[in-house]
Amino acid sequence: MARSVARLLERLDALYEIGGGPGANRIGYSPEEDAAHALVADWLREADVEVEVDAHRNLLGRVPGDEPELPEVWTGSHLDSVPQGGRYDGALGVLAGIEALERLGRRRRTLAVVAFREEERGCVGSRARSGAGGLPGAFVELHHEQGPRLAQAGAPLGVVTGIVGYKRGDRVLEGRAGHAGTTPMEGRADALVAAAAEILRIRDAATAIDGAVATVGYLEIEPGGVNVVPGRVRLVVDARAPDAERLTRLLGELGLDDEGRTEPVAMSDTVRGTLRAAVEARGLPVVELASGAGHDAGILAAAGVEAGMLFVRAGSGGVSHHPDESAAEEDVAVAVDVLTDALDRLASA
Ligand code: HGY
Ligand code: MN
Ligand code: MN
Repeated sequence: MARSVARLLERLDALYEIGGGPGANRIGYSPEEDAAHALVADWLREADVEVEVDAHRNLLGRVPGDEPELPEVWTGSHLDSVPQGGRYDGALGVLAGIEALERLGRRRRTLAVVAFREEERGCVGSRARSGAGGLPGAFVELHHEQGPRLAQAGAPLGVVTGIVGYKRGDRVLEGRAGHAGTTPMEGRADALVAAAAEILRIRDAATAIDGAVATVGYLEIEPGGVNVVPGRVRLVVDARAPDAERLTRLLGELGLDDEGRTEPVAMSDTVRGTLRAAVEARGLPVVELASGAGHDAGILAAAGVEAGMLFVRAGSGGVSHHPDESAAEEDVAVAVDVLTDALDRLASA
């Protein structure tokens, strides 16, 4: 029987309230993300867990193992959000980690829960930590699926096989600003009209490559007057593909170089096997799926950590990065049970 997660859900609500709504508003390295880190640090102290804030302001809670010289086992995720984000993205994995550590107590290996900074705008905290060293031997991230597939499969949990490759790049469209009323339509150089055509081209390029996606979620228009023909537009493209070859093809079509590109990465066979065993031990169906979202687990995997992810079924049709993001309480409860069991297996090995 899944154990209660009432406290976890109350804490999720407390974090959700920080940014004042609508949705979660805890942009990376903002006062709101700081407030979330402070709240979680208090909860870690309440649980009598050793608190560490590293040089990149990532937050860790550690339970030393009987053999502390062995590579550690970490769990966790991030506390920042997109603007008007969901209740579960990131925060669920951190709070579930606290629950798991409290349930497990001392094990052979040191256990830790981590809240990485600024995951949404480039996995900044986990990249910095990976570059600086001081990484665990294994990492398990519990995360909201952020999509419809587990609901379609009728499964509460999913084991992630790999994480999508992606790149975010700028495109600038130059035009000629002018008076909206006196500049004839003939001969205008309207940068926003040019951007509109480019956005349609970006959409078509991604649609033509199986499994690829591309999104323009951010525009800057200059000078930005309602009665001024736009003279310059900067747009940011978020381009993703399931494997390196298709990512290369997509970036080529979009006219983006490889700078800042994050390669698709496979999850650890060891951690995937541990998660599968923990799911099966509860008589639940094992669904394995790739992640179309980027995650800190992908950064740690690329740094050589045995990393894996457990997805919990999304409600509300799978919507995420949106206030309607949801998950059923009983799915969250069984996810925490399975996460706890998987961490126990890894920390006792
Ligand atoms: O954008 C993403 O894939 C993730 O939510 N950071
Ligand atoms: Mn996330
Ligand atoms: Mn996200």
